[in-house]
Amino acid sequence: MRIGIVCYPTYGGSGVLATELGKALADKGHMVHFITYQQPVRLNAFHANIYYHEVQVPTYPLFDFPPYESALSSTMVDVIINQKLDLLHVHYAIPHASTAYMAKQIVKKQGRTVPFITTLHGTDITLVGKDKTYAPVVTFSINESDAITAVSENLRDETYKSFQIEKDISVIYNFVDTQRFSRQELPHFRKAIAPNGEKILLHVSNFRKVKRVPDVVKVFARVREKMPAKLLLVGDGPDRPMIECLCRELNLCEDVRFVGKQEQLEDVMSISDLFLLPSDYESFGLAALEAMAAQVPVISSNAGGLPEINIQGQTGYMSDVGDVDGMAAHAIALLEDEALLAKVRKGALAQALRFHIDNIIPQYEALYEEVLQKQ
Ligand code: GMT
Repeated sequence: MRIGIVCYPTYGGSGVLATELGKALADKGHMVHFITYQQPVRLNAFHANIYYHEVQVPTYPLFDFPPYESALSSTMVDVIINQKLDLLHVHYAIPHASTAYMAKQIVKKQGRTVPFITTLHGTDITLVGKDKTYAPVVTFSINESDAITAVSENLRDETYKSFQIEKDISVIYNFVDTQRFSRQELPHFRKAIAPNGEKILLHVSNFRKVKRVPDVVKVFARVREKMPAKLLLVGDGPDRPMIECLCRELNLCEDVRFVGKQEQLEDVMSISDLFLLPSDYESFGLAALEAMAAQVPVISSNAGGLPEINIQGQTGYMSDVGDVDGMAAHAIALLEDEALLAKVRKGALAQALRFHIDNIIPQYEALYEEVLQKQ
């Protein structure tokens, strides 16, 4: 098939998932055309069957807000026509579903029928999409999609609760390449971070409010009271200055490393003992799944779709949102008990294998076939 993928090219989970999906589809022989305003972060090497089309947004003194949506729709039209696309798969509803709808209408006038599939990822529904400024367009464009997928049952249910959706939403879970994330022995790297054999706790996110990164630091502070430990903070975002202040207040600077945005996440995960994800909401928690593939147990909140992947006592532990004492107690109990830690590490890997990339990609391919047959 000739597939156009539209996503955010940045470090967000939806862009990562869309890029990994495109790479996997290309490996299976499909022609994949990425349409974004920047090279997606995980599209960092040459791949046969992958093409990249940059959306150019010309500026003009009249524009306080350059019309990105119009530029994106026009680029979609260009790629649909010139690359003979069979379908579009857009990730994150805003604004990709409405721009795909627009592109579909334009090419229809030229006699081309190109269906589009919208994958809902999380904040496009639970946070941004619900905002009444966007809600009518989000509702309309989801309903106009030829197929809709959500990355967890929770996100599907939240979508039905928040919007008047008249169509079926299929759940197709996030996936992981377990081979890429399989745990490696990296003694030099581990020693560089934890020279005296300290435990290593890890958090990866875009440091937005929804991630509750201050809770990560508070959980770590309690763990460090009980044992020597280091905290690795991967990523960057608006809450970072506030988190740095909190580390200073709690006198943790020596033991907290901000390592910024990292491409080699598998290495960071390989040297970690626990992954912390205390989010206010998480439709799925892709980073937690990648951690599990590297045999890193997950200490998380029980918000959103997290209970669908983090199984209490098997792959890690969950507590209510904001219960830093509970999360710290679970973290300490795990780190102090070698046998329990080994058992939960095995459980985490077993869970990651259930979401193996090879189990999930065929679900997207089957959906594409179904949509094309209906045209
Ligand atoms: O984590 C984010 O806020 C980024 C966001 C995105 O859409 O880029 O991630 C969402 O999509 C991921 C991939 O489907 C999910 O694994 C994340 O759980 C989800 N984030 C939230 O729901 C907060």
